[in-house]
Amino acid sequence: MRQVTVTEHLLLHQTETPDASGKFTALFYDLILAAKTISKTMNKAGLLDILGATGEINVQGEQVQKLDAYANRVLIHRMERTGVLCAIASEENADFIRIPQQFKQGEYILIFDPLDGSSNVDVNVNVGTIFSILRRKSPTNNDVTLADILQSGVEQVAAGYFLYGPSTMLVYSTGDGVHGFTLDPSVGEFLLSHPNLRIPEQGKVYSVNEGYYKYWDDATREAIEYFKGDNNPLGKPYSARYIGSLVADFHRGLLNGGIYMYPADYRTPGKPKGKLRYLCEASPLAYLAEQAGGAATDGTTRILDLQPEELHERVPLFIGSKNDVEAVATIYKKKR
Ligand code: AHM
Ligand code: MG
Repeated sequence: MRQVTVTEHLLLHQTETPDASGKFTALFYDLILAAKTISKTMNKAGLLDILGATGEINVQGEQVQKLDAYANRVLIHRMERTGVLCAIASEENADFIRIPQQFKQGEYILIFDPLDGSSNVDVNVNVGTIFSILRRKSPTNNDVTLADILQSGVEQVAAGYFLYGPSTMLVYSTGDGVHGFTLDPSVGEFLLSHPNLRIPEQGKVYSVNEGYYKYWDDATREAIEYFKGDNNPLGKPYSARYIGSLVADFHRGLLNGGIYMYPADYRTPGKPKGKLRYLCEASPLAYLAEQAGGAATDGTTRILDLQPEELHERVPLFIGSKNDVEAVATIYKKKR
């Protein structure tokens, strides 16, 4: 079988650079190089002094894992030098990063979660890097500002993730479907293994941390009961699967169908909120879901239509097979 490399695929399929300036391909090249570096370290994580927490608490109020900090450093170091970015925003950094003046500036903005699901790393469960690519809207002779970064999901020019599992995979879309590549470690190249991924319209699996049931409101409880009962298109309960690693749970849904949910909850007093971040988690995965024929909502609004107001804004997320996501939206509409 003829093997298609990711670079070859990008050149053929990107809708972003009809002028073939090569900038977008250069951005991906460096992103892939950073991910390969991370992947290599992940492969021998148990042998290096790199498991466990650093002892720091990040901007989200969460423990920083050593591998979180490492992946973040690798990505920032590599992507600052790529020459096509003007800013980087990471889940691990309180503020966005302007590309330092000593490096060439570009018009793209890269947002990422360097190591999603990192609390699973110590037990050797799949984790991933999620990324979103935007184009700056303000004139390039001005300093890039937070407003350039706070873009609605629908404005993304590309999104994807690297999944560090039994194989390392890259799944991405530039607005022309969703394509999956598997890293061949013997040659260090991502090769096309899953062209034109389509999420089945109807799933059979629901994925949620049901331990939080007592923190949910009635609409959310009813939505989860829908998947556990008989009054759904299957006429029987869905299977439950929850890895607790968003990229891995999403990837299963992308291939096999089903719904992943991280609803808002009342864990802390006051306004309910979800856990996942809009810019570096919900928005890029929603872009992929829609490109693959699936859907993503916060319960009432399409994720890609939301307008973030803060860099680390959180949002409830229901994502996956179209029928399943629509079923949740219908229940929310009725109950709220
Ligand atoms: P992280 O980005 O700090 O790793 O947090 C996001 C992760 C997701 O990967 C996962 O789906 C979720 O948090 C699990 O949270 P919980 O343990 O509350 O179910
Ligand atoms: Mg995450």
